Amino acid sequence: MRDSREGLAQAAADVLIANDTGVFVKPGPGQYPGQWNWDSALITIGLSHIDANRARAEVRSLLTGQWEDGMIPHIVFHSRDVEYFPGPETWGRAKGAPRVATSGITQPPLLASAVRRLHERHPSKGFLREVVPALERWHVWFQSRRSDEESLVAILHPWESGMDNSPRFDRALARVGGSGTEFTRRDLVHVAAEQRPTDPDYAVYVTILETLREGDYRPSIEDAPFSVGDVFLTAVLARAEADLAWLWHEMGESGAEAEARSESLRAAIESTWHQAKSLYTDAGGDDEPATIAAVLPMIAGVGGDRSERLVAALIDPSRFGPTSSAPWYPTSVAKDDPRFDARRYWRGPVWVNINWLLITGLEDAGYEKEAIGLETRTLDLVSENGFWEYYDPHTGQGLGCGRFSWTAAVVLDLCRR
Ligand code: 2M8
Repeated sequence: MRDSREGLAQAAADVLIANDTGVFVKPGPGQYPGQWNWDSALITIGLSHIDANRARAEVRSLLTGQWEDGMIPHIVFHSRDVEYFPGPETWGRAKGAPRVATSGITQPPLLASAVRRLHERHPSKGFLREVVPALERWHVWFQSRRSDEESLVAILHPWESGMDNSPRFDRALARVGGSGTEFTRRDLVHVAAEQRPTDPDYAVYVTILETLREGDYRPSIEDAPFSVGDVFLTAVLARAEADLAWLWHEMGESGAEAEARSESLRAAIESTWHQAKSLYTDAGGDDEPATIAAVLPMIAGVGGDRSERLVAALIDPSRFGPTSSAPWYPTSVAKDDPRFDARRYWRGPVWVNINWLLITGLEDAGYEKEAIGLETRTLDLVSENGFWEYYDPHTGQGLGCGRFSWTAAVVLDLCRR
């Protein structure tokens, strides 16, 4: 068992090293030529098992993209010459943007949690002094630009959620519609169309981008064409705020402000609990789709007996759990939801970055048996099928991009932590 884990860890390290451009690690070999924000956080955790200095360099590279107002963008394009749509030309250069080309929106803020893990493994107060103030500015940006005291953090583009075409966003996307702008999708050069968002989805993604670009990417939450309170991103931030408080503490500061922000984010999450469904929701509605986002508040610590009900949903065969015909879990959309689509991106397949987050949440909440069960299944999935972007829950077949960095990073962490 130990030997096979070490073999898998070595194969994972090879993927990260092969995707390393020297400046940043690409999410995958061909399809994603920039530095993506939450990919990079997970990659940092993976690199911390290979080379601490290289892991620190990954964080520094991402921070070169920080905007004047504190936002850390969802993509930093270290080169303008990239085969990706939408690339630097489409995003444009807004007021307050850094010198390096970036997108104009953000992504789930996992970075403080990654820096904490890196520091736990390889302490360096000098590095913390360098990066923690930047993390603080980003988190304050979320508070001032994307939330009020009681509500979930709002995302202004589905790409900000990291779960781009999740059915959670269908209704809000339908209200926007496509503008008719012509563009060529480059993702379909790499991946079969049935595994990616649809053309109508892309038309709306581009419309939202264009509208945001006209306002230098800084509309108010109320004026944005697309605005959804995101329970998953809020949970990631609540956890990251607690980790940021810990980092401040390491530096001899109190971290009280980050801790207070974490508390109010947790309160906002608790207010979205849906009693009948036993899940968290984006808007508390009866007809919201059941997606894995609804279980993920577990990573931020949830109140009362709710974690027990989330764990039940996670392993329930009719919802996110394994069945004899679909043994790989959790599915990104519940199997009993009519929108479940086993092979289409964030509408059904298994994503092991999500598994890694859930394993962490299960361990923290004391569900050791369930954590080990999910960890074993996750490592089996990858060792039998390779390091794919996402997987078919029925067959385990790898989908999307092969030799995918975050899959390698989380596997490396599970094997070596
Ligand atoms: C996917 O998103 C990008 C757009 O940002 C794409 O489809 O082109 C998502 O899975 C996102 O969560 C991820 O960070 C990105 C790179 O892996 O790919």
